[in-house]
Amino acid sequence: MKNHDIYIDWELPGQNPYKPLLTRVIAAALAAEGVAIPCGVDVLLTGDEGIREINREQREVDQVTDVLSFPMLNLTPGTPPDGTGEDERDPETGLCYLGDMVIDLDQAKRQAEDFGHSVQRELAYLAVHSVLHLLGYDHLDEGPQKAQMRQREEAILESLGVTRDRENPALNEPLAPAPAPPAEAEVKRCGMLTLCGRPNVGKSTLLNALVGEKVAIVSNKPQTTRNRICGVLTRGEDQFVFLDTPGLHKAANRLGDYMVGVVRKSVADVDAVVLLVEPIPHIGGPEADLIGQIQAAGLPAVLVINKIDTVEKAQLLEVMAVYSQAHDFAAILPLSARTGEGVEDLLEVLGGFLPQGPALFPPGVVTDQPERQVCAEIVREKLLYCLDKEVPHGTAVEVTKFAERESGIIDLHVTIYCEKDSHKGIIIGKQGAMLKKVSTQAREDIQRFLGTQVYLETWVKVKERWRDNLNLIRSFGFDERD
Ligand SMILES: Nc1nc2c(ncn2[C@@H]2O[C@H](COP(=O)(O)OP(=O)(O)OP(=O)(O)O)[C@@H](O)[C@H]2O)c(=O)[nH]1
Ligand SMILES: [Mg+2]
Repeated sequence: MKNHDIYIDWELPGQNPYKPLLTRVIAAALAAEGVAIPCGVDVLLTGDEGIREINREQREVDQVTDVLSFPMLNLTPGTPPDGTGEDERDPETGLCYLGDMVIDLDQAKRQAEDFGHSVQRELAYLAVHSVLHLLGYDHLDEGPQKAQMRQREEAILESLGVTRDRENPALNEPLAPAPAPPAEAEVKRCGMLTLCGRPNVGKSTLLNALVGEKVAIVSNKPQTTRNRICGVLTRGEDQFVFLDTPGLHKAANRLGDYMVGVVRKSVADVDAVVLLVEPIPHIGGPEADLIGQIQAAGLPAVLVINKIDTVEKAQLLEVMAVYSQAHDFAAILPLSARTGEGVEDLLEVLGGFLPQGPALFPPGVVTDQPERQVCAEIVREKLLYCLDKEVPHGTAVEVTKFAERESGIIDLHVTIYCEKDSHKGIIIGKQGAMLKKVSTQAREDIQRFLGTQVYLETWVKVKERWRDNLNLIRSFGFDERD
C-alpha cells in the first residue's frame, strides 16, 4: 500500500538526483515513528537565497538556516496522528497533511564538508530532523526534549544505514542511488474515451482513479463537474485520454444548459464511451438518454456499475441483466472508483478501443487544464464540501492573480462569486470563520498540487443570478462555442 504522499519541489535546476533519497528517508522516518495512516509532506529544496526569504517572511529573521519545518498539526512526540483528531484528515482524499519542510541545499553542502561526510548523508539527517519537528518534536533548549529528539534521529538514520559518525568510514559511503526508472516506451496506441452518467455517480472519482492523480474535483453533492475535464494516462505503448463530463440532468438554468451541451458534444467523436451507473436495477431518465446518444453516435460503449462497495454482489446480477437488455454493451464491469476494485479490469477492456496512433500528450502530463483553473476548481471543491444546500451550487471561482516569485512561492488571488447577499454572508461566516476554513483547506491542496508554497487571498462578491446570464457564464470560462 502506498502510505505516504511526499511532494518534493525543486527550486534548483539539476538537483533532482536527491529526490529518490529524500522520498525514501522521509517515508522511513514516518514509518519509524509509527505513522500508519496515509500522510502528506511538502518538501521544498532551495538554496541560501530561497531559505533566507522564507525566514524573512515567515519568522521575520534575515538568516540562512539549514532546514525549516512548518507543522500543520499540533502533535505530541511519540503519539503519531491516527486520523481521528479534528481536521486531521482531508475528508475527500483521506490524507493526513503533516506540513512543509524547506531544506537549503547550499547550507547542506557546507555542513557535509564540515562534518566530512556526503551531501546525501547531510540531506538525510536534515530530512529526518524535519520530519520529527512535523511530528511534534522540539529542541528549544538543552532539556530532555532535545536529547529525545537526537536519540530518535540517530536511531532512524542508523536503521537506514546512515549516521553522522565520522570515525566509521564504512558509513561514509554515499547512499546507493535509487534504481533508474524504466525507459519510456514509445506510445503506439492513443484514444479518447468519454466518461458519462447521471450527477454524483462517481465519474470524477473514476477519472482520478484511472489517471492515478487527482485531476478532477469530487464532492457528495450533484453537479460538481461543470466542464469537460481531460485526464491522461500513459502506460507503456498506450495513451488513454479520458474526458470527464458534467452529470446529465434536467437543466434548470443556462449554466445547466451549457453543462448538458458539454455532455452531448463529448458523446461524439471519441473512440468509446464509458457509461457509469449506480448499482440499481433500474434505468432512469439520464441513463436512457445517454444510451440513446451512444446509439445515435454509433460508438462502442462499456457499462460501468460503480459503487459496488455499497451493495451485495447478488444485486449486481440484476443490474447487469437490466442494462444488457437495453443496449449491446461491449462489456459490463462492476467496480468501485472509491476503493479501486475493478479499475484495472476496466483499463484492460478500454485498451482494446485505442486506435493505432502517436501520443496526444507528452509523457508525465495528466491533464490539459491550466494550473490556475485547477486552483479555482480546488477552491470550489472546498466550498462544496464546507457549505450546505443551494449556496455552493451558485458559486463560481475566478483566479485574478497567479504570480510566481523568484523563490518559487506563488501568490494566488481568488474571487468567489455567489448569487445573493445572504449567500455572501454564509460564505464569509461569523468573523470570517467559514472563508478561513475554505481558504485553509484549499491552500493545502493547492500547495500539494503545485508542489510549492502558496499565499492565497480570497474575496467574495455577489453577481445576482449569474447562472442565467450568458455573458457572465462565458466570463467564468464556460463557453458553449468551445
Ligand atoms: N461508496 C462509493 N462512493 C463513491 C464511489 N465513487 C464515487 N463515490 C462518491 O460519490 C460522490 C460523487 O462522486 P463524484 O466523482 O464527484 O461524482 P460525479 O459523477 O463526478 O458527479 P458530478 O460531477 O456532480 O456529475 C462522492 O462523494 C464520491 O466519494 C464508489 O465507488 N463507492
Ligand atoms: Mg464530476
